[in-house]
Amino acid sequence: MAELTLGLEGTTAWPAEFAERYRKTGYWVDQTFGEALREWAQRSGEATAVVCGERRWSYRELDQRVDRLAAGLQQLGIQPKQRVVVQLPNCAEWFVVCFALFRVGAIPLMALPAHRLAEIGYFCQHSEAVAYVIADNVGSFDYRSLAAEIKVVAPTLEHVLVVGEAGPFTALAEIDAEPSEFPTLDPAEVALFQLSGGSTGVPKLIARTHDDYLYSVRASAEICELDASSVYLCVLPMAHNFPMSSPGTLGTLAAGGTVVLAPQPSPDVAFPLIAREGVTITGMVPPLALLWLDAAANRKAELTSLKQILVGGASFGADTAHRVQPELGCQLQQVYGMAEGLVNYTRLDDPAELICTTQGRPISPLDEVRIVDDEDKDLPLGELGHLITRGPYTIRGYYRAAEHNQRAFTSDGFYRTGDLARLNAAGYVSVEGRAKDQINRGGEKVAAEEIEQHLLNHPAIHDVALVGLPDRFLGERTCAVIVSNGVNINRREVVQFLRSRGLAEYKLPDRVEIVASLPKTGVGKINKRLLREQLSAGRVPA
Ligand code: OOB
Repeated sequence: MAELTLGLEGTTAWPAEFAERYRKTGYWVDQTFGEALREWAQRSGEATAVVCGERRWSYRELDQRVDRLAAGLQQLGIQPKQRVVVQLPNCAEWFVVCFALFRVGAIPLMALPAHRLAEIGYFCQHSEAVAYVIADNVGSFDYRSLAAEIKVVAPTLEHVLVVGEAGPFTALAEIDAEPSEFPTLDPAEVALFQLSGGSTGVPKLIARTHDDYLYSVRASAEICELDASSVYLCVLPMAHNFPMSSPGTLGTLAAGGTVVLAPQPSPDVAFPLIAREGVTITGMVPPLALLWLDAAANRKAELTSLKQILVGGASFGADTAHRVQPELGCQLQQVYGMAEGLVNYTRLDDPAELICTTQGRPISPLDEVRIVDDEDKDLPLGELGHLITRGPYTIRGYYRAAEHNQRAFTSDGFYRTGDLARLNAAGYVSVEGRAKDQINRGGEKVAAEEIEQHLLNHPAIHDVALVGLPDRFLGERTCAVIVSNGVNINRREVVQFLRSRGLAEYKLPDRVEIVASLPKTGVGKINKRLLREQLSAGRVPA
């Protein structure tokens, strides 16, 4: 099949007949994010859009700030289609930066605060980013020193923009101009880059268009029954697809509600915010839900405004799911989604059993979800197999990854999620496992190959396998099983080594085991299944 590209080189478009169907059904509405914010500001004017600490911005104020920053970015020379890596903690400026970039047609890449030199360096290089947006520091970490290191490895980078004290770089607050003309943009073009959890050596970049992403945002808001009275508390890192769009902060703005930003997800920070702002909805990963459930026992009074919580990103046990309604006093919605597109929700009026034992059904009637065997043949209804999908907001290819795309997508455009799941007759999905070589550490994804490749650069390491082991709190934690070169090596050294290579903290192995050899399969690949069994049974293959 001929490769169909969007205007941005290295991206894959939907075939024309699919694009036409998505437009005809009214799912793609031919609007950009810049235009959408304008519409929301006209509709909701003085209503509160964002609460961040003591700051409260109305929709009108947010829109005006976006206009001024966008004009300033134009003056700085930022052009349509240029890539900008945005790495900010949960803060109101994140909206201004992203929407200003949308308005000038530049493309924000949604980096997470935890990313370090290895990840950010790669994002800047692979996307040929011209600018990098950071906060001055968060806790004890100074992002300006990271930016100085990034500048060395990313020759395309022209600007580092800083929220707060700029140091040697440019203060975001100084980028300001009188708004004039903004370019006319094509909503079928790329709006933003999301990041793949990944299972390969380097994380893949996911190009999402205005058309497709806005559709998923609006439809999510509808499914979660958001309206102008909704108050969404953002506790997860706001650049992640889940709190950003499912329905997240953008879904809340699309519905005319209020977004409250939490600097941290712990009950001590989040519960008082819920009480103060009358929060009605939030979204979180399973380990956090456990933490909240435990904390809620004597603090239920703070949670009275909460109507629903979304839990997703990793599997949420049915027993814990059953505790949500009685102990938090609100409705649970399970979410099974992915940055590549497809998102499933249990619906608010579903029976409790369905809500607690499935991960919901797709957003869209045009989402195609199939369960197939190893040869891509459809399995009978109810059987466990590989979940593959295509639809109006699921990408057809990763950015600048032609070779990987051959494996990650079927020839007719279905994305291979790497998840093992079953479907029921009503189209509800139950996720029961994973075929991809990835560890889901409480919603944070660790690609085994990425860590293994780093570790193989250590002189004392001859061979290594990173596997996930069951963990009561996180669901899974990581274990690096190492065959050494005869030189002693321990966990402290392994962690230190990976840190020195600039890897995000959540990717550092929780446990390290030194073994004489790794079990192999018939074809000579490392037998990770057997390794996991041996480790879980306490039988370390010495
Ligand atoms: C969300 O997105 P990603 O891109 O960080 O991770 C996607 C992967 C899925 O392929 C699946 O392996 C896992 O995360 N996952 C779940 C799950 N939700 C996601 N596994 C079991 N149960 C669930 N409920 O994680 C994400 C994106 C949008 C909304 C929600 C989550």
